[in-house]
Amino acid sequence: MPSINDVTKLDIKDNIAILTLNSPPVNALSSSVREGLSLGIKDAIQDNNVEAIVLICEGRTFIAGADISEFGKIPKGPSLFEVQEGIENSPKPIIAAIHGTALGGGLEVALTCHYRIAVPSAKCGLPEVSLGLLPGAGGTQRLPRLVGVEQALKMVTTGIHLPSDKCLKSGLVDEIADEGRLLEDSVTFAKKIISEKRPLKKVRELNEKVIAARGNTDLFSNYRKSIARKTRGFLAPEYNIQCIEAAVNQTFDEGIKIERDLFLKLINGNQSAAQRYFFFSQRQVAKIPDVPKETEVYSIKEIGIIGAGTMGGGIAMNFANAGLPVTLVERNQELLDKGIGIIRKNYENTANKGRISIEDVENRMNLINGQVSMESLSTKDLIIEAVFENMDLKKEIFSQLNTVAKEGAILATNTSGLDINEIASITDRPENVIGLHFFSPANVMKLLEIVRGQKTSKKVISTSMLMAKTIGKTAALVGVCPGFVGNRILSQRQREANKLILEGALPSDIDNALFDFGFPMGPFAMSDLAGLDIGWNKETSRGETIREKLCEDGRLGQKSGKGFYIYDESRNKSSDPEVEKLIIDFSKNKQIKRRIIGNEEILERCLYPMINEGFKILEEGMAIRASDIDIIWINGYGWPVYEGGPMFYGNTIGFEKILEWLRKMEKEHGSDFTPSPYLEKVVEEKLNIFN
Ligand code: 3H9
Repeated sequence: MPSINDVTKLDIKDNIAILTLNSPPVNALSSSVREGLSLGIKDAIQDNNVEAIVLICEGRTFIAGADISEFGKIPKGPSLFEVQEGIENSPKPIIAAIHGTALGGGLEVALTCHYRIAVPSAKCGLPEVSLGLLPGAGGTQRLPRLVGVEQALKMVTTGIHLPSDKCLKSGLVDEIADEGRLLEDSVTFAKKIISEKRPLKKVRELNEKVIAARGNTDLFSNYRKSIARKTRGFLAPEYNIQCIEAAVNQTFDEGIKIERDLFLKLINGNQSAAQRYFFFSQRQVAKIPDVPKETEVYSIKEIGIIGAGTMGGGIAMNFANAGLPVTLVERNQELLDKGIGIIRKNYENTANKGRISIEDVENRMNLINGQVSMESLSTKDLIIEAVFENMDLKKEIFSQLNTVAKEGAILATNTSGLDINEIASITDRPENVIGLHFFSPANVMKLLEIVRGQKTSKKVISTSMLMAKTIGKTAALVGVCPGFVGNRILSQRQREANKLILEGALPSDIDNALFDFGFPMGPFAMSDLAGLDIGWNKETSRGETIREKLCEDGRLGQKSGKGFYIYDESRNKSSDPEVEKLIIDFSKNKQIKRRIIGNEEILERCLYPMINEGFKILEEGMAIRASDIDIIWINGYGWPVYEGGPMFYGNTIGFEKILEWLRKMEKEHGSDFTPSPYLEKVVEEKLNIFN
């Protein structure tokens, strides 16, 4: 079979040219793929025997987009536009044969083909928005011409992957092939096109669906309103909408110009750089240098969970959602019934919102089996302890597990900060003990910190990483230290926020600054949501912090209708003059002179110490890489993805500037600001922490 280059080959059978791409892992449009496509199309057009061309891919997918790793580098070979022009202007029909996913630039190539055929399992989408981009190869102009404006708006602003049947219905593909027979069915389809003398359908010339929306300004303003909350702070969704507006109101060529301009603005901007970094980091975090992916794993078929409280219940739901049976153990029947009742209510709420069916509720509930004896855990492959944070209690449970659990069972604790080595030491199998730190609400939050104890075996680590994937979590492997990675960094922000309200800011000043930065909520609103009494003890409370005072006054947060804020029945918050007076009096008693504190200072004070802590964590080897810290903060704490996480953000600001700030603050305010020696080294030696 004649090769065009190392990733493309051209084969001619019965007057049909088959141009095959094979560039693992996802046939991204690298320079060699573009070159192969360009040459292959030219050769096929020049060959007099060829009447139609089928473009098909080997491996797991059709073209999954531009090669993101090439962004920012000097382009080589033919541009994507040249390739597309060659396809669209071909005098012979070109058919894109789609399996796997036709995404981004991949779908944009398919949109310049004259026809598209896909297998039932295929999906098509323009997910550029997730990379802080818009489809920059004509996608925003061609897609609405095929699927209509509303569907196109949805696709470009959410990045959804549309399944084959919906692609057919919306006009995005012309024909469905039988699963596993894509090549044969594409050739048959190509022959049909030739015999029926079907025209060369150029999507750019189809105007009916875009003209239908012309003058309908409500369509766009309503759409903007409908996504405003979800897309707050992001540039790309708005730019995508502007491109679709251009498709409706301008000519194709004018629309392409607008698409190009806005694409260049996005690709050269910080948000897209952060989101592209996130894309690769999200994949990198799964790679553990000393635990390669071939490492042996335990088979996890049955799970045991100890504690049917909020955490235990949420964790159980994760496994039931993935179809795995869970035994949930509580101290007594009453607590067990309560916990299981809450799980059912959660599922029913989800069903009421139409996200799952009533049948799903029952199927999942049937997978959760409540028990009141530890012996019921004797056959489980993975046992997760999720009782409250008390070392003695955890040790007691692990000592029982040591007797009860079968050989080879993984014994996990959901502690959010206790010493896992100490917990493991109570067993005679510390190599099987690991931390699985789920985040609340455990059935919703994407993040899982997997905490590696001193003696945790590689087999237990690789099993835990695989298990995380099975239940749809993004797992980050971290080491044992107080608060692990996420909460350890959080405590820096909390400390500074608490200090700032005594120095002159109000809780709403801090929360607004961080909300405007892009967090879903600030630290005080978050504390109110979690409950101010977490870790508070009435007996030992001496009114020494604002938080203690609030708890002593019965202001426990949202659950009691007031905390740092006051809440109405719908849980809308407003500032409370009583709290402001309490804070001002507190400053006075402590002889702290209050002053005006601006947003910039709030951000520096809250965020820079977090970055400094990140360096300490890296220095101690508690996180594998800087990007893992960012993954933890984006997935677990709502750091805006378009700011890339604390370490990426620190780099954007400049580590040198942050070091300077820390040194100045250390001189004026002491050791809370002592710079990490690793940060100093990185600045002095100009090291790149992202390699
Ligand atoms: C675009 O097209 C712009 C155009 O509009 C305009 C141009 C002018 N490039 O996710 P996986 C790597 S923007 C480079 O684990 P899966 C990935 O890093 C692009 N590399 O597999 C990983 O590497 P490693 C629009 C890429 O089966 C490996 O492939 N397209 C790209 O779970 C396997 O990936 C997108 O945004 C890429 N485009 O999922 C689609 N894609 O093994 C992005 C993947 O070293 N890709 N890699 O860690 C995806 O959504 C998923 O990868 C996909 C497969 C669904 C395709």
